[in-house]
Amino acid sequence: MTTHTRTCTLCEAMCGLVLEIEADGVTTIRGDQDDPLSRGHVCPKAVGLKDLHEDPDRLRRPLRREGSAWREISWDEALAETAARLRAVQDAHGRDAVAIYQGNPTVHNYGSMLFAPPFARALRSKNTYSATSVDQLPHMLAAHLMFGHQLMLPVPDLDRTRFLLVLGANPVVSNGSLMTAPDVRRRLEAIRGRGGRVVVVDPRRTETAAIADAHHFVRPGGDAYLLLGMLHTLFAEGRVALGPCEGLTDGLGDVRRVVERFPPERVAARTGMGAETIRALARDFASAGPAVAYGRVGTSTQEFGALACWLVTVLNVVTGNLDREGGAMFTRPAVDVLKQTGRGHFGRWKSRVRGLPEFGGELPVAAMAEEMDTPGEGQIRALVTSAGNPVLSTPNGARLERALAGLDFMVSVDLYLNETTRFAHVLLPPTGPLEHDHYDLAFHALAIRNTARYSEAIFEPAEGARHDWQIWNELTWRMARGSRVDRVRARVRAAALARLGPSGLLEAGLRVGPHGARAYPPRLGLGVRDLRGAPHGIDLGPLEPCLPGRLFTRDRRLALAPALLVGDVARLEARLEGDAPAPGGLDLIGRRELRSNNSWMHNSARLVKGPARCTLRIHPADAAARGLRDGARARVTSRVGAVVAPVEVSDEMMPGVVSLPHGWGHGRPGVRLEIAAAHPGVSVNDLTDEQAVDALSGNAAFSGVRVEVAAEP
Ligand SMILES: Nc1nc2c(c(=O)[nH]1)N[C@H]1C(S)=C(S)[C@@H](COP(=O)(O)OP(=O)(O)OC[C@H]3O[C@@H](n4cnc5c(=O)[nH]c(N)nc54)[C@H](O)[C@@H]3O)O[C@H]1N2
Ligand SMILES: Nc1nc2c(c(=O)[nH]1)N[C@H]1C(S)=C(S)[C@@H](COP(=O)(O)OP(=O)(O)OC[C@H]3O[C@@H](n4cnc5c(=O)[nH]c(N)nc54)[C@H](O)[C@@H]3O)O[C@H]1N2
Ligand code: SF4
Ligand SMILES: [Mo]
Repeated sequence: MTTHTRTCTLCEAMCGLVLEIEADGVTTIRGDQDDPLSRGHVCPKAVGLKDLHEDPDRLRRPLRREGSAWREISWDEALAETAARLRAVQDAHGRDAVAIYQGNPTVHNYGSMLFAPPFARALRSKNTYSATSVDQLPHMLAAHLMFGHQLMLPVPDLDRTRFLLVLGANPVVSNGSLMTAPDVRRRLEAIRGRGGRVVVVDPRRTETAAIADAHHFVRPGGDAYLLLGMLHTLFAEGRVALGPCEGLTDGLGDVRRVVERFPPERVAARTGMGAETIRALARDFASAGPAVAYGRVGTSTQEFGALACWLVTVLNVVTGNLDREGGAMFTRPAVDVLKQTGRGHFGRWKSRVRGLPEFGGELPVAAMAEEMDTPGEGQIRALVTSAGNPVLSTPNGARLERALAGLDFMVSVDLYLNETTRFAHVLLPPTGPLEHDHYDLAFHALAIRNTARYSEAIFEPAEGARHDWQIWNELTWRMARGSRVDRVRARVRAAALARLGPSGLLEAGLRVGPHGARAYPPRLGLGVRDLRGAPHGIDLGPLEPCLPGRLFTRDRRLALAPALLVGDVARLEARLEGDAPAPGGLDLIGRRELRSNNSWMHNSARLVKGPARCTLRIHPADAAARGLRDGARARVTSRVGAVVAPVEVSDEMMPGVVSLPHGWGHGRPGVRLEIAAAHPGVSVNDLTDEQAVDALSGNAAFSGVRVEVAAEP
C-alpha cells in the first residue's frame, strides 16, 4: 500500500486529499489535515475520484463514429483525421466555420489551461465559446471595467470579516465559487462565533441561509434593484466612506446621481423586499466593521447580471470595504495569472446572427446554436468541444442538440460519451485526473488565503494514452498552415513545448511570480521543486491590501462608474414598470446539490444513490393552487420547451418561484453512462431560453425563466 497526496479537482475548494493505493486501485480517500487551506476538509464528492478512475464507461481509446456505432481507432489516425477535417471546413467556408466550446472542467486541468489556448488561437475563429458566458462573465466584465483586468476579482476575506452579505450563492453546497474556501460551513459559523453576522439574499431558503443570522427572499433578477436601493440609503443618510479607496477612486459623483433615482420605496415591489428591510440591511452593512458583500451565480446569470455584479463591488467600495482586511480583497498567487493573461476587451466584434458582444475574444454561448442553424456566410459547420456538455449546460439545449446533428464535423476531447459528445465524429479521451500532475492556476488566484499546492500524478497512464495538453499540442501543429517551412516550424515549436510540459511552464510562471527569483538581493525563489518537496501545500499568508499598485487601469485609478454600466441603468429602469409576473406564471431558478457536479459525476453509484435529486421544488401555496402534492409529477412549460419532473413541496421556496437543478437529463439515446442513465432526471436547460440574456454582457439569464406548472396525469 502506498500513500499519496492530491488536490481535489472537482470543485473550486481545492481540498487537499490523502489517497491510499493498493495494487492498481484506490482504497481510501480522506482529507489532508496538513493542508494549510483545507485543514482536513472534504465533501462526499471526493470519493467520486475513485469511481471516476475505475469507471468502465470512462473512455480510454479514441473513437470514430460510423453511423450509430463507435469504432476504436489509433491516436495517430484520430488526430490526423481531426486536423484534416477541421482544416477542410475552414478552407471551404472560412475561419469562423469552425467553433470551439470549452467547458468548466478545463479550469480544473492546468494542462488544458496552458495548451488549449494556443490551439484556439490557431483556429482564429470568432466562434469561440466557453462556460464563462453561462457563469461568471458579468463578474469579469465588471472587474475589467473597474480595475482594468478581467481576472482582478475581489475575494471575500472570509476569515476576518464581521458581516457577510451573500447574494445569489449557496457556498455551503457549492463549496464556494470565485471564493476558494474549503469548509465554508465552518468558516461561516466562525464569523458568527466572533460576534459577526451572515445574511443571505436568495429566492430559496438555502442550506447557507439555514446557518445564517438572517435570510431575505428576493424575486429572481431583483438584486440590482436591491443594491441600488441599499446604495440610495447610504448616500441619503451620509453613510458613504471610501476608506482604503479614498483618493484613488473616480466616479463617486456619477454613482450618487444614479442611485438617487432608486429610493427603496421605488424598488421594493421588484425585489420582493420591503423598503424598511432594504434600509435596515444597508445600515447594518455599513456599520458592521469589516463587512463584505459577495454575489455569485445567482447574481451573474440574470437579466441585469453585469449591473448586479458591478453594484456588489460598488457597495463594498463605498462602505470602505474594498482592499480592507475582512472586506473584499485581492489575492497574490504564486503564479500571477493576471500578469500572464490579457486584461480583457469587450465588444470589439459581435455575433453574426443576434449581434451579441464578444468578451475577451469569446462570444456568448447562448448564441452558439443559432450560429449553427442559421444559414449564411460565417455559419458554424464544425465544432470542437472539450470538457463540457453544452447540450445540458447551455440555454435551450434542445435547439443546440438539433444543430449539432447537422454539423459537417465535430470532435470532442472528453472522458465520456455524454449528451453532447455523442454527436461527435471523433472522440479523443484524455487521461483521468489521477493520471496527471496538477496545479491550480485559477483557484489559487481566487482563494481566501494565499497558498500553493502541487500534485503529482498517482497512476501511470495506460500505454499510449494522451493527456489533455498533449492532445491540444498535437492538434495545434497538425492544424498549422502556410508553407512547408511554416509547418515544420510549428512542429518544432510543439516538440519544444512537449519537452517542457505543463510543469515546465509552471516553473516559468513561478519564477516570474511574486515569490519567484530576484536579482537584488539574489534569490532563486519558489519553484516546482519546492512544491514537490511540500506535498501538503505551502502557506503564503493571508490576503493583503494592494491598491492602488495592483490596479491595471491605464491611469491606475479605480473606475467606480464605468460609462457602459452607468448607461445600462436606463434599461433596468425601463423594466421596473411592467415586470409583474404573468397570472398563473412562476419564475424558475436553478439549484445545486452537494453530491452532484454540473452535468457530470452522475455515473458514480455512491454519488447518485438516495432520493431523486432532479425535483421541482415549489412553495406549498403554489402547489395547492395547482393540485400538486409531494411526489406528484408536474409538467413545467416555458417558451422553448416542456419537461415533466417529480414535485417536492417546500416552504424554503419563495412564493411564485420554483427550482430545478441543472445538469440532468441523461435519458437521451446514445449516451454511454450506465449509472447516470438509470437516474436520468430531466434537463432544466430544455426550459431555459437562449433569447434570455443580460443584454449588456450577453451572459445567459437562467434566473427567473417564466414557466407554467401543471399536474401531469
Ligand atoms: N440552467 C442552468 N444551467 C447552467 C448553470 C446553472 O446554474 N443553471 N450553471 C452553469 C455553470 S456555472 C457552468 S460552469 C456550466 C458547466 O457546464 P459545462 O461547461 O458543460 O461543464 P460540465 O458539465 O462540468 O462538463 C462535464 C464534462 O467534462 C468532462 N471532463 C471532466 N474533466 C475533464 C478533463 O480533465 N478533461 C476533459 N477533456 N474533459 C473532462 C466530463 O467528462 C464531462 O463530460 O453549466 C452552466 N449551466
Ligand atoms: N456540489 C456542487 N458544487 C458546485 C457545483 C455543482 O454543480 N455542484 N458547480 C460549481 C460551479 S461550476 C459553480 S459556478 C459554483 C456556483 O456556486 P454558487 O453560486 O454558490 O452556486 P448555486 O448553488 O447555484 O447558488 C446560486 C444561488 O442563487 C440563487 N438565485 C437564483 N436566482 C437568484 C437571483 O435572481 N437573485 C439571488 N440573489 N439569488 C438567486 C439560487 O437559489 C442559489 O441558491 O458551484 C460550484 N460548485
Ligand atoms: S469541496 Fe470540492 S474540492 Fe473539496 S472534496 Fe468536495 S468536491 Fe473536492
Ligand atoms: Mo460554473
